[in-house]
Amino acid sequence: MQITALTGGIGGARFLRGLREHLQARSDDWSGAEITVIGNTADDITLFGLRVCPDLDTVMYTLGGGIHEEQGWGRADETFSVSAELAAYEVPPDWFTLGDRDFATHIVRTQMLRAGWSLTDVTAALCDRWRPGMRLLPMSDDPVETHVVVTGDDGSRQAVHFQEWWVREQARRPALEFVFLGAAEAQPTADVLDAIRGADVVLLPPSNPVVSIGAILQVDGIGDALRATAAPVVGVSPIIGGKPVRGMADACLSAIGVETSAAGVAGHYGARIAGGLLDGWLVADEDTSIAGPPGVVQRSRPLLMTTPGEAADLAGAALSLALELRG
Ligand code: FO1
Repeated sequence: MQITALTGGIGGARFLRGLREHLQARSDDWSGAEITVIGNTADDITLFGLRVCPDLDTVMYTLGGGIHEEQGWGRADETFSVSAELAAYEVPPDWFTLGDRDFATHIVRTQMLRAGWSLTDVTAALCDRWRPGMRLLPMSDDPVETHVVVTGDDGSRQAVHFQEWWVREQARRPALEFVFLGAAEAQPTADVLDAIRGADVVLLPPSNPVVSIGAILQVDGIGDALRATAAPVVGVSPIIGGKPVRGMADACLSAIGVETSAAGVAGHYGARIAGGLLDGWLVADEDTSIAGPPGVVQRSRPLLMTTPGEAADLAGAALSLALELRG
């Protein structure tokens, strides 16, 4: 059983940890199930000459047991001596917190990239240490960066890196548009296309539909592969009762004119029978009265993942719906 998931940051990582737990708890009827994660790399940023891949690292650390659990990003038990020394040298930026342990990941990644290794190979090498229990693939080995168009102080349009908008500004200036620099030239890796085409089940965890899963879909060929795969595609709404579970999906959705609701996101992904992506859609109980797009089988259940057990149950429900749709 080949399960493929497209995911971004914190919500996606917790969902995947739940999926792994669900499969382990039912190893009798899930023997041989393998998970491949296609991770968003458009949040990536180069800082102090080092390549930082936040969404890949959040999955790797969460599944590998090194994550700072409350934050959902960065390492547990961190110290910040290097950041403090960089600040003492007045070397910017000081708004993106990198811990000493996290720096080692970026040093190894950057060293390997400079030696000519692909991001896919680098990620596999880093995962040799963290053993996430699933294959973690960057969506592309080519650089893609999300930039956010906002209104500058002088009233003009200007673009800032997603991390500056998200972390430094906390989305204070409304996003007018998202630009995925490099997406038009970026190619999905053969591993990514194989993971979609060869999947028995494809899952879209509750990640940000614009800057996480949406960024992955910007890479040429990935959307087509999803529309063509024989596997059922089941998504989980990242919006409960009109509000995002975490992060600022609402600020992102409004920028692209999509209603911040489970139905709005399902409509944005579209039904596969109408040329979109979804065969199945999980919504929260409070959203069950709003039907999804025609052709999408919708189920409702609790969607919060406040405990690992809840995440395992949610992942299990998504998997069960996919298997039901597989027939
Ligand atoms: N998010 C923050 O809100 N503040 C930070 O200082 C910060 C640092 C950081 C460092 C490494 C990393 O992998 C992630 C980090 N994040 C931080 C989270 C990051 O902005 C988001 O996880 C994703 O880019 C959005 O999913």
